[in-house]
Amino acid sequence: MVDFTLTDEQQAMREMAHDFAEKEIRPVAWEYDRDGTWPEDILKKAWELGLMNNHVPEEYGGAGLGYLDGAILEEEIAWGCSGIGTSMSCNGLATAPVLLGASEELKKEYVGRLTEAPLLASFCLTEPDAGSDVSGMKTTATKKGDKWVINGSKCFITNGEYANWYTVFAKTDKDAGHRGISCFIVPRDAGVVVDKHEDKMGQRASNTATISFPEVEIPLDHLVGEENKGFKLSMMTLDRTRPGVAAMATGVSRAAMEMAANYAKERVQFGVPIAMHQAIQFMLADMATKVHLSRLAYMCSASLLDQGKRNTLESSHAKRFAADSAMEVTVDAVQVFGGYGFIKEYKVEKLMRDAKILQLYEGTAQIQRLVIARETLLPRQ
Ligand code: COS
Repeated sequence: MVDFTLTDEQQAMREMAHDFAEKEIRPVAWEYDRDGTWPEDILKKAWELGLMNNHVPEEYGGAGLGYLDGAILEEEIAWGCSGIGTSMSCNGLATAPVLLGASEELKKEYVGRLTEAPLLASFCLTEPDAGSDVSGMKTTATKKGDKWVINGSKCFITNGEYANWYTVFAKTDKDAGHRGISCFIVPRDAGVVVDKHEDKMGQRASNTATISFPEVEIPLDHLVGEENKGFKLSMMTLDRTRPGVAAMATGVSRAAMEMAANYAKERVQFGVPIAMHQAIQFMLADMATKVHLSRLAYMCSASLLDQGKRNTLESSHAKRFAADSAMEVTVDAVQVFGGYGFIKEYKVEKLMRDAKILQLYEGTAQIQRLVIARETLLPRQ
């Protein structure tokens, strides 16, 4: 039987996250967006409340929440601000390959750091010449004596300027395509260099940086999983984190829908609130449907993970639909506001700028379609 009723614990967690989004995030979100302020104060409060690293198993100091639990929290936080939400959830992305493949010692040392203190970790996959085409990466890891030496540059790295350690994917066999990629943990103090802070269109309170590894030496045991098996680890990671991005997209859509509905009830044209005009009602109806279906899609893909099942197809369905919907809903929300929607004072324009990255990071809308097409044409047995 399919049951979408939240448990009492899930409802309580959702209320707590909503309260945090309403009282701690929203009051500063538009100011932090304008100035590109790093939300350190909010991250610390979130960490203290257990709103960060909640996916980490109890043996490494986390709450050991399930994927569905985590996604429900991500929707609420993104309703407050998806930029701050992206910074809050990035530890989940960086630790996913570690929890999947690393030795017990590495998990205790590095995942443990994040639960012992409000520290951050970053996930380094993308490179200037290797975005959608992961196998095209040029960063290398070479064994020299009792060290791995990492050389290369990674871009669009969330929390890159502030991370304590990095999950880094690098070529260990340059001629083997996707079968020549390995995954490593690189501590910041091993010599990681922050090259560039990005000035972004949206989600401006999240930090995005270009990071380089100039002959950075790390111990041999900092390899995560098996040598040359990193590509699969990166794909399995994205299967686990894309439902969370879909949940964030749902939060952004919901925020935009609420703003548009409230405005439509107040704004009078032709003698009645514009909410009385069917043209506006149909836009609001489409927004509501998109919010509803985005939520069902992320819940389904996260629930499969909680059941230990592969969710590649459902994860791409959710990420693709919820992100495209967030873009459409926020554009329409600005439309409901008319000319005022274009003015920053009315706040709704931030959501439209924030939504764009949801169609780009953790796999573009086109990559999601590619995965969906492959899984549909050649279904797994
Ligand atoms: N889980 C487990 N294994 C997977 C997998 C998954 N979800 N997806 C692919 N694999 C495996 C395949 O089974 C194949 O295994 P073999 O080596 O045994 O043959 C291998 O990985 C290669 O798969 P594939 O041939 O599909 O690789 P492609 O190079 O064609 O790449 C896409 C596939 C395009 C889907 C992948 O590169 C991708 O997701 N790109 C987007 C990356 C991204 O999201 N970047 C954002 C950065 S994070 S902010």
